[in-house]
Amino acid sequence: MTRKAKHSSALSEKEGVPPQKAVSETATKKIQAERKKTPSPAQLVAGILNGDKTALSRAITLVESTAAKHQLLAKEVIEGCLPYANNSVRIGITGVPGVGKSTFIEQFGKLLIQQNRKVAVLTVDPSSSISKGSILGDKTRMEDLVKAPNAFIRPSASGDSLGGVARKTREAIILCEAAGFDTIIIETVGVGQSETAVHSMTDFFLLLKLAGAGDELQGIKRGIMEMADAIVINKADGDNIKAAKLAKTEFNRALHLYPPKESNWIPKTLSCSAIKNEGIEEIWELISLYFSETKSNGYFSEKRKQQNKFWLLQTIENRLNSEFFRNPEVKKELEKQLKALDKNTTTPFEAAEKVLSKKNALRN
Ligand SMILES: Nc1nc2c(ncn2[C@@H]2O[C@H](COP(=O)(O)OP(=O)(O)O)[C@@H](O)[C@H]2O)c(=O)[nH]1
Ligand SMILES: [Mg+2]
Repeated sequence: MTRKAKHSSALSEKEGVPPQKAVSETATKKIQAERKKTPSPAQLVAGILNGDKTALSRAITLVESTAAKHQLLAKEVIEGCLPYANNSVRIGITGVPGVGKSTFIEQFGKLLIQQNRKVAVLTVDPSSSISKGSILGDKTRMEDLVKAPNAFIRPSASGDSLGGVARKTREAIILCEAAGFDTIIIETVGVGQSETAVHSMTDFFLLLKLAGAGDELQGIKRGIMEMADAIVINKADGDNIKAAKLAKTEFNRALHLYPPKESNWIPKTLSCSAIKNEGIEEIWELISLYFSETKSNGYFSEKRKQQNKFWLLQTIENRLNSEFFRNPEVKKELEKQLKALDKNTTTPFEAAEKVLSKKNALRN
């Protein structure tokens, strides 16, 4: 047969050359197994303290894992990192989806990096189904920051309970700080109680807003204004400039109606255009001023101490809670009492006493 005839079909292919085995199969397998193996906690701690972002990522993955063996490893890594944490400023950023948080953080983070800061961005988003979409968005909106050697971006600790997500984020902060990140930015969407959680783990709380149709204060969640150390009206560009100016005045006026803060800080309203990179420097100046004032009046460290106490109690509460409700005897009694309540043969308080009396089981 001629060569031509053999290859008459466009679909036929030349016989391939057998692969050359430069590395033996056993060696390949060994390397693959090595890669899969989680490094030891000591290796991770060493990597983190060296500023190695891969080690940092892996450690955060351990922290986020629900597997008991990972949690044990994570605990060791955190303990190893703890003495090197705390040397940072932590900034919380909240605002409704679409307000421009990610776009803002991209510009803001780039500015900080120019000033020789090391920036870590974490997100608190307890609604994991939403976060899946926003991770994609965040990656594209933080295009430059993602690539910057002095930035670390971890889109989302997902989870079902806010308590769980908050704990993971607290621990991720410790790891980032140990890795030398001196500016921690925590983004949260305004769902559920996530702002409160982020407020309780940051030094400065920034609320991003949009200029609306004049009714600026409507629809703002109660309590958020009180938490904010600054309000920034984003998208102050194009046709929006005038509305942004009006909104700024209105928010400033409203902020004055609140009682003075424990920090002695008077919250301010600014405006910016994240997309045009305008007004971002003024925001950093304001935040820097807050840090220098609260560091010199002692509030900065006082607040961190209060936060630590809060998280200690919160952790105990969460643990007791889950252990209690997981207990089989408690479960059984609870079911029984719920049925009794249904039949009106008990009161909620009597029923609660009965269920609580099973708590002895917790000692085991
Ligand atoms: N005009 C204008 N659009 C912006 C600005 N900042 C963000 N956007 C746009 O608003 C949309 C949502 O931004 P994104 O950063 O994802 O908001 P997030 O959901 O709060 O993180 C995107 O289409 C951005 O391009 C801004 O300053 N001006
Ligand atoms: Mg976003």
